[in-house]
Amino acid sequence: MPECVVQEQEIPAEIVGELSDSSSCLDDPNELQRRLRNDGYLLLRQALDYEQVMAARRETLEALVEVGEIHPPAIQGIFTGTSRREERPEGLGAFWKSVSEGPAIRRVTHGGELRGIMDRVLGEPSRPQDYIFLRVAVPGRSTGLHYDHPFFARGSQRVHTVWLALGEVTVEEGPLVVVEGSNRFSDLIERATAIDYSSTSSPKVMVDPHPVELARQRKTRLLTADFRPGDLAVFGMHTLHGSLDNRSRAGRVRVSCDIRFQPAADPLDDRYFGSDPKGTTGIGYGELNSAKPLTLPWHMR
Ligand SMILES: O=C(O)CCC(=O)C(=O)O
Repeated sequence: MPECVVQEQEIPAEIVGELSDSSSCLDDPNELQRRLRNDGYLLLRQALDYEQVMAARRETLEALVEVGEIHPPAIQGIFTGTSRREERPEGLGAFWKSVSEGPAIRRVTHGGELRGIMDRVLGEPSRPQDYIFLRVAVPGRSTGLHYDHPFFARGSQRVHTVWLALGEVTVEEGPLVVVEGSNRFSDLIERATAIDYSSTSSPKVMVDPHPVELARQRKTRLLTADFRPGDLAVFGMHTLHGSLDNRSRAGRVRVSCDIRFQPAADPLDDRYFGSDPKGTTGIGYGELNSAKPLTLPWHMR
């Protein structure tokens, strides 16, 4: 693996590994489900149409060119270091909702191709949440390790996340990281499931030790991969994950999207469904970090 950095620390070679690729089982639902149960995740390469994924990338980044955050040409995704997003008359939440509901992004996240894959992964007809988490991570940003259970367990107990690279995301650009075997860390899973997930305040979910320290303590590895357009990962609510640091020297932002799927027959958490979903805390898209103007983290200013 090339050098991988998480929360400003290089991951020692013996602690980092590659996510295992399950693309060869894409047409074998039983094997997909077996691997998901066993490993806690699936990596499916070239599972979605390249052109559609790139159109979603372009649409997202063009909206950010308009607010001065990305240099044209949009598709390259180079951060300007500034933002005029605050000046948008509709407000930050409504702006982010409109970006998250663009036709090209929705064609990918809510189209038949991804739904078909998730039907096979779940072994029954699936349904995506309407509320999606589009992420644009500037250099210096990463997401801390957490389990998804506290956010999404109020309706179905079988919610799964699809993590989708919108464009190339190399290990230098801060892709998804999964803690190997964390779907069997019963102590941490118990702690995550004990969090009051019906609360409307944002649950405190980050797992404390630094990821490298946690991997050492648990004698395990941090798994990641270079993602290409059309690649995706799937994981359940009991898999500990976050992201590597984006260290792009070219100032390239990491663009990805997480979408939650559940069996269509299961109860719905109405916070994440409908034409104007309320989100976890009730204020809709405005609650997401992604709704805020892009800025360099303090240590890079
Ligand atoms: O993309 C990231 O930075 C984190 C993704 C994540 O936490 C998720 O998909 O649940």
